[in-house]
Parts: sequence; structure tokens; C-alpha cells
Amino acid sequence: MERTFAIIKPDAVERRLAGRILARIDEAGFTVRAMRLQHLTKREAEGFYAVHRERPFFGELTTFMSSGPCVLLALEAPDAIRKWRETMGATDPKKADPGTLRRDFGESIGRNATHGSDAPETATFELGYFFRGMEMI
Ligand code: 3AN
Repeated sequence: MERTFAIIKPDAVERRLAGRILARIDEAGFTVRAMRLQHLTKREAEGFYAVHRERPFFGELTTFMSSGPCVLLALEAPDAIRKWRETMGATDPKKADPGTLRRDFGESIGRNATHGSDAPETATFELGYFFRGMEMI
């Protein structure tokens, strides 16, 4: 078993897609181990995306991620990190495979509906950034 960290991003929550995305998470076979609705501050978003600090889109990304509430999730499954990235699809919704969340619900490379950890080290950092041990069931 493995855990990964996921976000239903502000664009998807705003368009009332969170319920449909949660249903897809269940159908794909993930177990939700922690879940919270939270409106991130700009500073919290900057800390979360610190590895992208030098990227040209850092300001845009952190402004968007703090623009409204999002759903924070700890997801568990065998091979959860890879499996969740497959379920989401490519970063750019236009390049994501049919049937993936970003293809079905993403609007653009920035407003792409969901986030997922990309490796075991990032999953550990990201889960720990948002959830205390006691919150993960
Ligand atoms: P992923 O989330 O698929 O691992 P990364 O690590 O390339 O993608 O990008 C991190 C985040 O930055 C993504 N969630 C994406 O929404 C955003 N992003 C990536 N490229 C751009 C871009 N050119 N403009 C705006 N936002 C971007």
C-alpha cells in the first residue's frame, strides 16, 4: 500500500466538480485517508510549491491556488502515486488522454482541476505539509 497527496483545485471546486471528482476517486479504487476543504493563503501556496519558485509561472500558480477553497486529500492504493497521476492525466488538459480527470474537467495548463504528488519524497513532504498524523485515518 502507498499514500499520495491530491488536491481538487480551486477551479474545479468553483465549478462544483468536487463531488464528481470524488466519485471518480472512489471508482478508481483509492481509499480516502484524510480530506479537508481549505482556502489556502498565498504564503501557504508558496510554501507548498516552493520547488517551483524559479519557474516563470510561480506567481500565477500561487495566486490561482489561493484564489478559492480547494479539497486536500490523502489517497491510498497499491502504487498510489503512479496510479493517481494516471487517473489525472497530463498537466495540459489538451494533451491528457480521454477519460482522465484533467481531460474531462481541466480548462488550461494552470486551471487543470487536480494536483498529485510526483514521487515518494514529494508525497511525504506534501502529506506532511497539510495533514497531521492524527488526521490520517
Ligand atoms: P504536474 O502537476 O502535472 O506535476 P508540473 O509539476 O509541471 O505539473 O507543474 C506544477 C503546477 O504548475 C501544475 N499543477 C500546473 O497547473 C502548473 N503549471 C505548469 N505549467 C504551467 C504554465 N505554463 N502556466 C501556468 N501554470 C502551470
